[in-house]
Amino acid sequence: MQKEQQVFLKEQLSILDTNERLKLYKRASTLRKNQQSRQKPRDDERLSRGKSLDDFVLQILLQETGDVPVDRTSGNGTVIWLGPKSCSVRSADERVECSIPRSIHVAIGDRVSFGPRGDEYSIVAVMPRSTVLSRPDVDNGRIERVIAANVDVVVVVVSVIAPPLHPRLIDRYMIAIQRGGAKMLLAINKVDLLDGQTRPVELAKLEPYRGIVAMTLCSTTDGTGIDELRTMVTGQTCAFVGHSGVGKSSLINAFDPNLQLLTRSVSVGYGRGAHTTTASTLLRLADGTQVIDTPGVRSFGLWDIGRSELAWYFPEFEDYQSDCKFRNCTHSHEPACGVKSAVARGLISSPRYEAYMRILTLA
Ligand SMILES: Nc1nc2c(ncn2[C@@H]2O[C@H](COP(=O)(O)OP(=O)(O)OP(=O)(O)O)[C@@H](O)[C@H]2O)c(=O)[nH]1
Ligand SMILES: [Mg+2]
Ligand SMILES: [Zn+2]
Repeated sequence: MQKEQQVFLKEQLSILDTNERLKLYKRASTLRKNQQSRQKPRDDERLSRGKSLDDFVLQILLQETGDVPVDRTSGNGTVIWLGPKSCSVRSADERVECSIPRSIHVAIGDRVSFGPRGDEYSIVAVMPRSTVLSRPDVDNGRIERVIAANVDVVVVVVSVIAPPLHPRLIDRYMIAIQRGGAKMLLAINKVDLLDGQTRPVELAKLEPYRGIVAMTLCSTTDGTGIDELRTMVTGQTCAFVGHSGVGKSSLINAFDPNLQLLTRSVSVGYGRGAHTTTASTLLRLADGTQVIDTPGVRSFGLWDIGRSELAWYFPEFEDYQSDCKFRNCTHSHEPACGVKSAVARGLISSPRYEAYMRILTLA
């Protein structure tokens, strides 16, 4: 008898009273006699050797509980699907559904350990994260919410025309991504919707980001830039983020014809997305590239950012900060500010400086 079977037998016997236990052994004895009488004499000798009465008790118990004792062990893995109270963990190529205790904050991409709890699995611990993309909790701004963990690249997806391009969201993502340690890639999707008139207007909005952020123009409709984007993320773990309806799921689908993430058209009147993706998912493509699809955001707040720290996340300020008279200059009200004079000379883009000032007053 195997060890787990012995444990199971012992457990089952412990819940029976003496009388029930005696009856069970009597039935086991009868079962043994019946089985032996059906066997040929030579078989009889071989089969009954090493088969004790306990083996027959076990046989009855297994038949009656209708269940083979399962060896439920603990394990480690990566969170590949995240719902409100539970998640799926990929562990040695198996998918394990786990509940999430209220005391633990789990993010997509997290490396976790899990263990049995009752007749299900539960997350036990989250390993330290190599990178994070965080924002304040929507209901309680003092709580940090990790949107994705352990990603190499965050692909910020924006679209032109429908939904229209909102550069201010790019500024905020840029800060949060640099802070969390991942690289950023800006994907400007739906460029097929641009015509001779709208093209220069929309592309001018992206001018301040040239040379600061890696960016690519793309379209899932006509295939523009898809190969380029695919090459930029190959072999890495990346998360697609942005407003609803900009085409995050469509871009991921364009990477691999086997993927069938749900997509839905934006409303005609407002050009707003329909919040089609409702839970984050991590997919592994054939070449090992890992892609996270996330639900569209309405807004993106900044998590716990200090006033003096903010300028670090505007890389184009760096060359001019040494011209500031005061070492702790916040580039707002101070005289003799190198950053402000660079803005005045057109060396730093005004919309970017205005974005900095807006965020600084909130910090
Ligand atoms: N014209 C055009 N439409 C596109 C393009 N890419 C996606 N779409 C359409 O835009 C709509 C929204 O696309 P989704 O992929 O569902 O957008 P999403 O960003 O995943 O949205 P959420 O899941 O709600 O956050 C769908 O109707 C797509 O077919 C594109 O390059 N050009
Ligand atoms: Mg989606
Ligand atoms: Zn300054």
